[in-house]
Amino acid sequence: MAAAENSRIALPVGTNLDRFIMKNQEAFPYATGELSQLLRDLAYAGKVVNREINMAGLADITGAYGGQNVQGEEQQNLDVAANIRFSRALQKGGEVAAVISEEEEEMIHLNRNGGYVIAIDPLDGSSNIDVNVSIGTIFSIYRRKTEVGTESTMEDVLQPGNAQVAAGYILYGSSTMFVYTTGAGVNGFTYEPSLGEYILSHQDMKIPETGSIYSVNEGSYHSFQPEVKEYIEKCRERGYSARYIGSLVADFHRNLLKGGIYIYPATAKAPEGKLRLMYECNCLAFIVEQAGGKATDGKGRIMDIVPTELHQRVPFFVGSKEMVEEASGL
Ligand code: P6P
Repeated sequence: MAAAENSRIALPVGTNLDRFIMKNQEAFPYATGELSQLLRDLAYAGKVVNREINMAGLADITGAYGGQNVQGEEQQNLDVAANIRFSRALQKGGEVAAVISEEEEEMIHLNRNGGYVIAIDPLDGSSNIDVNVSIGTIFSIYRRKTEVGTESTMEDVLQPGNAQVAAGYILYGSSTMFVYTTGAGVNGFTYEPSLGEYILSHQDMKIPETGSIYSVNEGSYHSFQPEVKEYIEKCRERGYSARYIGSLVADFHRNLLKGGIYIYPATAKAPEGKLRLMYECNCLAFIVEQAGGKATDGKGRIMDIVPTELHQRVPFFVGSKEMVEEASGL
């Protein structure tokens, strides 16, 4: 984990994201402003995607794009649009040497002089777009390992989650939120469209130690491993609430606020799990740990997994510390 200053700059709720990033940059004596600019570039692209999502039904940009992504999943028009928006914003910003994206088979080289690499799922849960269910962007930021000025390599993009310098998500829901961490706590900003600003609304977010919400696709119950079935039986016996809307960012965000656990275990259809380590699990693992929660693959800490492939899938248990510990036996 990057040596993060643990000083939390306490700013009043209502502060905008730019000012918050700037004030927190001051807490990092060696910050050169590049990471701050990078976060601003991501937040800006999120505003553009938010506008396109809100217009989707009217502008006839919902529906399938007609192609498949590297996962063999049918791409939605907005998947492709979001991928373009984020790539362009990062290209223009100049801080990013390379990007790995759910929508791109190979790593994308952007700026040789960039000091950072990004792993991003530009629009997760996109199959929900047409039915107006919340969807999200998920991202991780790493410092590159190779020399600035040279072309980035796989060594730069295949780093374990514990090397992240920042991570976050944008939730396009009943309101749009930008939630991120740089290793000094988690803060949430609500987008105010009339101002075009993200406003600090959830300062120093903490997930409850335990909860009574469990999020899992019980349609795959029969192919779950015995220990997962056993935990789900316990949730049922205790009368927990089953909440699963098929959109990871929305399920994660609700559990972050209320306490709960999200599980995507190995199944018959997805023997390694469905979710991707680099641009889904590591990002949310960094956030949940900074909020006092836990994230495992059922055997060990998500952020300690040394990646071997760009689109590697892992089983995912994430949420309230006590619930994840019980569910994954750790
Ligand atoms: P299933 C969306 O495709 C996603 O990646 C997550 O957002 C969501 O939680 C999960 O997959 C849904 O998968 O197999 O339950 O439909």
